[in-house]
Amino acid sequence: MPASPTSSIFSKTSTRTMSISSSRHDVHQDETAELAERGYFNENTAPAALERHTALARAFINEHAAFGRRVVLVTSGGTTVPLEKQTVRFIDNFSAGTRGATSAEYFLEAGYAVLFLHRQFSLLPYSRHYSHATDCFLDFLHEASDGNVVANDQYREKMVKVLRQYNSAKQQNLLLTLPFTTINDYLFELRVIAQLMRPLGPNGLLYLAAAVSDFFVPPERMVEHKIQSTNAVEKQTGKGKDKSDHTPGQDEEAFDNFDSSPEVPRSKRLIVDLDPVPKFLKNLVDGWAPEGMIVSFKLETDPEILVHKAQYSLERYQHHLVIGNLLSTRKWEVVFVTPQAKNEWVRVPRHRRKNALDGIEDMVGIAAKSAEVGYKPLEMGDLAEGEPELEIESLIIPAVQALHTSHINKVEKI
Ligand code: 9Z3
Repeated sequence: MPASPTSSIFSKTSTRTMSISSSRHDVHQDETAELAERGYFNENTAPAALERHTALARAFINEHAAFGRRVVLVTSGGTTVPLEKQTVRFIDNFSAGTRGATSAEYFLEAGYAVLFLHRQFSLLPYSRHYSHATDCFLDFLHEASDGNVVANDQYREKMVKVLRQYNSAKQQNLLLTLPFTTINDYLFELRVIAQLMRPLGPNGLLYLAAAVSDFFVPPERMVEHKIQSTNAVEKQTGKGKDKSDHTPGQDEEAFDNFDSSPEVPRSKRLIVDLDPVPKFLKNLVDGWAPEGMIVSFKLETDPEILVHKAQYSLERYQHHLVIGNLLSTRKWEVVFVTPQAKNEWVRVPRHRRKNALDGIEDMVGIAAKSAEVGYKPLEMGDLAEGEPELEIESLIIPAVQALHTSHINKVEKI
């Protein structure tokens, strides 16, 4: 269940009021979040680029704050979970950053300045139209008789449009792109940027679309060097006898739950033992960015739990909006879960859906049926002009913008 409509969370004051009247359980949760935050940032090392990124973000935010402009932090792409300090192997996830990069463009179109915190080498606003595609970028171009490189006729119109939008954003300094790679980079960067955004007050918007790992290897359990698949070096040099520096040998640990292939000895397996990443949304809401509007995404694969999980997240963190999406239908439908309204489904009408190889169109509508109470499909009538295929972000961003406007109005009235 979302928070009750009477306890609107669209203001710092109301959030505070709620925490004053909160139960002991909530107080305990607050303390736990604070401790987890302090513990995490003390025990983990800040990324090398943090200082430089902080300076860039500060200048960017101050410039736009001076104009009274709205600034959105869009997070985008997946986070890696390194298994070694000198990282050869890491755990990753599917996200290419389509949601984030596309949303950033629509935010720019809506007049926002965009701080784009993205996984390095994931999709970027504007260039996304020509990168990571199945068609090679060079296939859009040819060499003219005078030796100039020109766009092929069929692509020219769109390319000029995208190029103009990109240049306009750049010339007005409306887009700052900052890369991260690991879950640790992401958390340090997010904290600093959210704190820098505080002077924006309610004009700040956090739009957390990055696919953030829930698990990581804490530094005290991370080996320095590449994890070995054989103990050949150990046998020859004796190196690796130090427990912290190698995977434990066969005799060191009772081994009870991998009986499915007992013929593979313990020393040849790689067993990855991950800790949960502390839940930083709580800190974000209460401390880092208390007046800005916070939008998080909830990703699930099971349609039966999507809406419940999104509602649970909103109730737990008391922020402003959770956008729920299923892996299989994320390009065509999402659900807006807010404290004050019924769940609202944003859907791309069937005839405007782009074919997505990584989606299952037949699944559209299933999650809504699973959470029938409050089901209210929202197929917007006002479709964007231009291409026949419609990106769902062109529907999501105006809806978020409208909620942001009421957030600003509410905070300013107080
Ligand atoms: C999302 O749910 C995004 O919409 C996607 C976008 C990652 C699905 P693509 O990059 O995908 O366009 O292919 N992002 C948030 C996912 C997430 O990690 N959420 C956390 C959770 O579900 C909460 S912050 O627990």
